[in-house]
This record gives sequence, structure tokens and C-alpha cells, in this order.
Amino acid sequence: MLVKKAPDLTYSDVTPKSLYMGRRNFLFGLAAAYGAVVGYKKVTRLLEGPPTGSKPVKLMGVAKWPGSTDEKETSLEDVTHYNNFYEFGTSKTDPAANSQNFVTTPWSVSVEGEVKNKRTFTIDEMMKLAPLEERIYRHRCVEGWSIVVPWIGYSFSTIMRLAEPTAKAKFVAFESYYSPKQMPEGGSAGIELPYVEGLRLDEAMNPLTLLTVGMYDETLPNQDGAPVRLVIPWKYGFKSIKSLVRIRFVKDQPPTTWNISNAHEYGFYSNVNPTVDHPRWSQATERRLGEFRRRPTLMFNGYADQVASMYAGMDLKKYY
Ligand SMILES: Nc1nc2c(c(=O)[nH]1)N[C@H]1C(S)=C(S)[C@@H](COP(=O)(O)O)O[C@H]1N2
Ligand SMILES: [Mo]
Repeated sequence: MLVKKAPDLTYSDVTPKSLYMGRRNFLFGLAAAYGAVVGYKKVTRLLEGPPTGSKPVKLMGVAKWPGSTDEKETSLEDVTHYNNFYEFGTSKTDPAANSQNFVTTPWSVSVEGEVKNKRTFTIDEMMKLAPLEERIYRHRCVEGWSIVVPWIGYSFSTIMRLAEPTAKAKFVAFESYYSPKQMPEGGSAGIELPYVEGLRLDEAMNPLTLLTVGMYDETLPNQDGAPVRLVIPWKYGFKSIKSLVRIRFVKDQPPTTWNISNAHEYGFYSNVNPTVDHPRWSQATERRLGEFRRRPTLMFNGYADQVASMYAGMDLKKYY
């Protein structure tokens, strides 16, 4: 049975090793600025020959979302070099090291199941379904570390409104891309792949649930889930599924990767809750990447006002 690592990390784990964004990417950004992201692959080819992988490009016209936290943003360096993305390896530094040649163009995401309008979107279509917003969210991993990230995206509810779930739809099942060829480390990750996750319909509909296509003013780096992922800020990080290819509206609660792997330790809900400990460690405190001292973990990761009512009357020890 695969187990997640106990909390805590040493400062050296998150000390910058190299500057992540080079001048080349800045140039891609400028070239791609006209017409948002359209044609950036062409630009890549022009500047450096055959593509070796998809690189972040600047996103233009992103509005500031009024609900952002004013806590200090975690550095881009930390957010891109301390990751969980088991398809690219199980150590925190593996995703940055092993995902650089991940090719994410072309990309499409299918919307299926109990909906009136089944559809497949290309990533370019998906990026234009709603105005992009920068939302600075706290993000808390079940292992005890946390980050503050300026994500870019729009509420997942946009997709739901277009898809029009039928009365039978009670949950949404999500699936990540998986290619043993592109992700050879996934074969020894110890979890079933493709990575799968799920939300109850009302959780998916909650305006905080973010269909995320960028961060720090650019499209997503590969290690953070390019080209599209979810971010569900009141839940432990593993619910925020990366490199999404399939969205399925379903009748029954869908299987989820960490619950399949170790049901005793990881439930379906996985709401951040400082009063419900993990079987092997306390969840009362967390360490923000880039800081030394642990800080208290907040109920629903500080988003209780927006989400607590969805769980009224539920025993959160039972539905962990
Ligand atoms: N497909 C996929 N999605 C994933 C994971 C993964 O291994 N594979 N790891 C999860 C976990 S455990 C966490 S904490 C977050 C980490 O997101 P970040 O690396 O962008 O901080 O991604 C989640 N989404
Ligand atoms: Mo995590």
C-alpha cells in the first residue's frame, strides 16, 4: 500500500536552485500576447526549432478577482519546484525535473455523462468560455505544507451551465491525462493511473471551484498541471486534479485516486479540517513553503463562509 509522506520538510527542500523563467519564455509571452495564447506553438517552433515540450506563455486581459487573499504569495520558484504530480515521479522535485518535455498541444477535454450537451473542447476553446480571473487562493496539501498562489481561470460552474446536467447527475468525475510514454515514472508511482477525482454536484458548482489554466500571469507550467487543472481551495491539495482530459457527470459517488490507494487515510470529501487528524499525523498546523514556523490550519482552509453550509449536519469525522 502506498502511503503519503509524513508532514514537514526542510528549508533546503524549497530553496531556489535556478531561476525558472528565462528570457526565452518572456519572448514567447510577448509574441503570444496578441490574441491571448493562440498560435504559441508556432512561436515556439520559430524561436527554437522542433518543440521539446510545452512552455508557459503570458496570459493577457486577466481581471483581478475581488475575493483574493491578501496573504503573501509563495514564490514561483517554490510553487514550481515542490510539487506532487505522481505521473512524473513521487518525490517533490521530480515533477519539475521530469515534466519539461511534456507536450500539451494539441489538447482537448471531453464533457460526458448525465448532461444534455455532451461536448469536447480544445484547450483554446476552453480558455475562452469565460473571462479569465486571477484568484489568489491558499492551497493546503494533506501532508502539512501550504502555498498561496495567484491562479488564473474561471469558475467550473461555467462548464456546468453549458453542459446542462440532467436530473440524474449527482456527482462529477474527473480524469487526468496519462501516457506511459510521456510519463514513464508513472508506472512505478504506486497509484492507479490515470489519476481520478470527484466532487459532489454542489461542490463542483460552488463558485470557488476553479477551472485553472494559468498562474503567476502565465499559462500553467507542466509540473503544476498544464494545460488545465482544477483548484478546490477548501479541500486538501490532492482533490485539485491536474492535466484534466475528462469531465463526467454521474449518478453515483465516483472512485478517487487516494481513496482507492488507501481508504483508511483518504476519504472522498477531504475538506481541510484542523480538528480531524490524519491517522498518522495532526492536521492542526501547517508549514507555508518559504517560512520556518508552522501556522494554525484554518477550518475549510479559511473558506468556511463560502462552503460550510454545504456540509451542514454532516459528521465531518465520518465524511473525511
Ligand atoms: N494528476 C494528478 N493530479 C494531482 C496530483 C497527482 O499526483 N496527479 N497530486 C495532487 C496533490 S497530492 C497535490 S498536493 C496537488 C499539488 O499541486 P501543486 O504541485 O500545483 O502544488 O496536486 C494534486 N493533483
Ligand atoms: Mo497533496
